[in-house]
Amino acid sequence: MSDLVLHHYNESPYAEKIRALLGYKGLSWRSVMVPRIAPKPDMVALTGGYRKVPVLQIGADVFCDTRLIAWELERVAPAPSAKAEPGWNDIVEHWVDLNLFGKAVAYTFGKNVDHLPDEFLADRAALRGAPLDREALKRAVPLVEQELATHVAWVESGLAAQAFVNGAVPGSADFTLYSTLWFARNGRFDFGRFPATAAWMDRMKAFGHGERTDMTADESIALAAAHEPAALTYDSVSPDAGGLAIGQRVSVAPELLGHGTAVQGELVGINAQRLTLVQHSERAGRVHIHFPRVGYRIREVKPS
Ligand SMILES: N[C@@H](CCC(=O)N[C@@H](CS)C(=O)NCC(=O)O)C(=O)O
Repeated sequence: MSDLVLHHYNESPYAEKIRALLGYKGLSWRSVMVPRIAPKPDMVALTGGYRKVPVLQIGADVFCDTRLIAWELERVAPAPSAKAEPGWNDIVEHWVDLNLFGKAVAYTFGKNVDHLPDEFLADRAALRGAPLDREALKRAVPLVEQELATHVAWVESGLAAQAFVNGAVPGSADFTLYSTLWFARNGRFDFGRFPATAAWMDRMKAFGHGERTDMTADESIALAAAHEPAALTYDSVSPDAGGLAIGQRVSVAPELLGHGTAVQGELVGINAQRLTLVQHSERAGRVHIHFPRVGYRIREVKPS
């Protein structure tokens, strides 16, 4: 039985990034389905409050955010490698996360807005901390489509010259960019004008999803409860802690679309790239919750 448990839902583009990566690496994994909107009581029993998708669980270790999940998959299954070549990968990923993803979502939501339930729009508005108006989403489609096309034209010129964003083999930026464009394609964005991009998307799709078998949320929580968190796999070096200290209580929240979703816990590890909190809960026992530093706001929680 595989040790890798992915908490996700099928429509999620960020989850598709990890499913494609699992496929590329030829891994088997357990699939736990998460609701698309809050509340997500089973998921937060493991994550201490983080509700975004996907999350990777290995025993009593929970990895939040696809950037960190990709590092972890590279550690447990180094071949074939999806490690980025030094150079443009991080910049491409950051551009996708901060800009392109929002355009793909605006386009796909706008195109499908008549099929999106009120509760779904209200949930996403709460995450944004700003209202989402059905008519405004619909009206914005032609403009967003044009903006998206400008960005995809950049991708097209890059992929006309090389097989993958990373070069001859895919790297993490390929998976990040692919999942966002996969979402736009599901929203019926027309890639006909971009043949090199369409061919690259077919190459990425051909990696498949690996071997997926279902697991219930209760089983995944029981799995965590039956394990102790693993020893940290990184050096926790205090000069990189930005003034924070091991043993302190901290809160961690996504910088983007994470309104009202901060997680609190005791800091058990931190370096320049990542940090780890420990949490105890009745259902899951003692769990280590891991986050990347990029994209998250960390604050000390003062004892009251
Ligand atoms: N930076 C995060 C972004 C994850 C994210 O925004 N996921 C979306 C789904 S694609 C989400 O969780 N939306 C809200 C929800 O499902 O509750 C990552 O790389 O994992």
